[in-house]
Amino acid sequence: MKEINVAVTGGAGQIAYSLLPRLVSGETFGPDTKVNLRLVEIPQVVDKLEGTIMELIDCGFDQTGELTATADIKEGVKDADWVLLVGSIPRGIVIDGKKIEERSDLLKINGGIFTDQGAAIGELAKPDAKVLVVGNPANTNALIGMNSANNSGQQWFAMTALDANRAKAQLAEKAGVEISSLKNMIIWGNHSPTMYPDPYNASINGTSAAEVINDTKWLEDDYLPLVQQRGKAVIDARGASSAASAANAAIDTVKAVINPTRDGDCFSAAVVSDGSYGIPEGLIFGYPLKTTSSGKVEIIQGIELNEFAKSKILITTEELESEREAVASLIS
Ligand code: NAX
Repeated sequence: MKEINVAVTGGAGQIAYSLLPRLVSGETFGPDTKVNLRLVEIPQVVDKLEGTIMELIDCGFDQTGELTATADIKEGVKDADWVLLVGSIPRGIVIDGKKIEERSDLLKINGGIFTDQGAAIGELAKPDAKVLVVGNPANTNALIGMNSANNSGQQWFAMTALDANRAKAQLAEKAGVEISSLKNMIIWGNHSPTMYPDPYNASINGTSAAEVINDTKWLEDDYLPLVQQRGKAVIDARGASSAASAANAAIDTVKAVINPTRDGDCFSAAVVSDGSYGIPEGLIFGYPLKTTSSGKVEIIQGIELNEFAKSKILITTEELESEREAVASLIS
């Protein structure tokens, strides 16, 4: 059996609890790949990971390799093929007597963490490692981490697949079709309420979803906020944030990166902008992506954007630029 090393930060958190069994079950990396899992946590909770490891052992999957827990990011990411950066400091936490509510404060606090984690990944993970940032603010955390890693052979992603799955589900429900008939669901921009889930380029059985639904008012006034605010709606209903669906989206992203994309489809994740679609270079931006048969992940070009799309993409771009500005001191 082939063996790979996968590191996951935030290993004792809610998302990790749904994510970890699926990483070592054969589902994500295939039945012929043994997965050595390194769980990384902050020192205060690292002991709890022993319980998680006991449960993973008790799942009894053939594909489960060595399971380790550490509070040392360097140990966690050494020789990693994949790094899933799930851990981050949540909004509302009290640090030095101050409640962290402002996005700019959150950006700076997490920025410090991602500087160290990025440096460790750049130095110690495999030269072609893939890194998926889930912890919020995901795009800008990825920007900081990637710059700090400074390793051009590695590839960084920020997760927008949960937004894409939510966006598909709402379109399928409105159109009264199976979710499997939806393709080309693109989330443009930031994983935040400014994201643009694109109903015009999404397709239902090959026809534009916007055309099939034929209700511009719903699409532009109701659909966007439904998708953009879905995370908050789940928190309000469940009393806790989306964990199972977030874990599922992380698995979807890993599978999308390691398997060729079917013709006529794409997957959504944020990657570093090369200027495609007029987005400033260097931002970590949600794009339509495809994995080629040789395993390269590329931004799909030539997608048409109407005036509505352009206006929404401008808003999310400006937000990402202001986030970059807020953490300028952390980016070399
Ligand atoms: P939890 O608070 O349950 O778990 C986070 C874990 O990360 C904690 O156990 C904490 O100790 C750990 N952690 C914090 N700093 C760390 C560090 N420096 N190194 C290692 N571990 C560290 O949150 P959970 O519900 O699991 O969510 C995790 C992150 O995902 C949050 O930032 C959340 O906002 C984000 N989300 C991102 C989504 C996306 O689509 N990109 C959707 C779901 C989720 O909201």
